Amino acid sequence: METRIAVTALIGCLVCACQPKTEAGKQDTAKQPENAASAATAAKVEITEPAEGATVTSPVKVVLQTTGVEIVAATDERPGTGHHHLFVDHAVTPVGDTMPRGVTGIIHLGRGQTEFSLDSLKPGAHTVIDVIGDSKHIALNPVVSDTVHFTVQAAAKGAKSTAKSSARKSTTTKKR
Ligand SMILES: [Cu+2]
Repeated sequence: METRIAVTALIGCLVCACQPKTEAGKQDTAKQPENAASAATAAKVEITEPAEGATVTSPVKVVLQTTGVEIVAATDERPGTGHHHLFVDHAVTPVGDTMPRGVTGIIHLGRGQTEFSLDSLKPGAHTVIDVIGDSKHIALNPVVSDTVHFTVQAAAKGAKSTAKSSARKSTTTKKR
C-alpha cells in the first residue's frame, strides 16, 4: 500500500533527482563487451535485468552490472568499493545522506550481491533505481546509479481460485 504512494512521489522525484539516462545505450546492451569498461575510468552501473520498458512476471530478478567500482560487502571500507542499494518504487536518498535501513522499498545488498529477486511486486508499473553506496551507506560521489522502469504482468495462469472468468479474458489481454 505504501509503495503505491511512493510511486507517485517517485515520478516527481525522478525528474529532478536522477541523471539523464541514455536510452540509446540501453537498446543494444544485449552483449556488453567487457573491454569497453577498461577505457572508461568513470564508475558506472547498469541494471541489465529487467530490461527498460519490459513486461515481466513476478518474481522479478534484478541484475546489476558494475564497472569502475568493486562491489563488496558493506563491511569493506576500502576506497573504490561499494555495495548496491535498490530503491523500489521509492525516491532515492538525497546525495550525502545515509541510505536508511529497515525502510520498505530501500534494499541494501550488504553482502555484495549483484543480483536480487523482487518477489512481492504487485502487477503494474514499477521503477527500480540502483545506487552504489560506500560502507557508510552514503552514495558514492560522483553518484553511480541506474534506473529501470518495467511492468509486472498479472499472473495469467489462473493459479488463484478467483481466476474463473479471467482465464477466458486472458487471451485478449495477452495479445500485443
Ligand atoms: Cu547500504
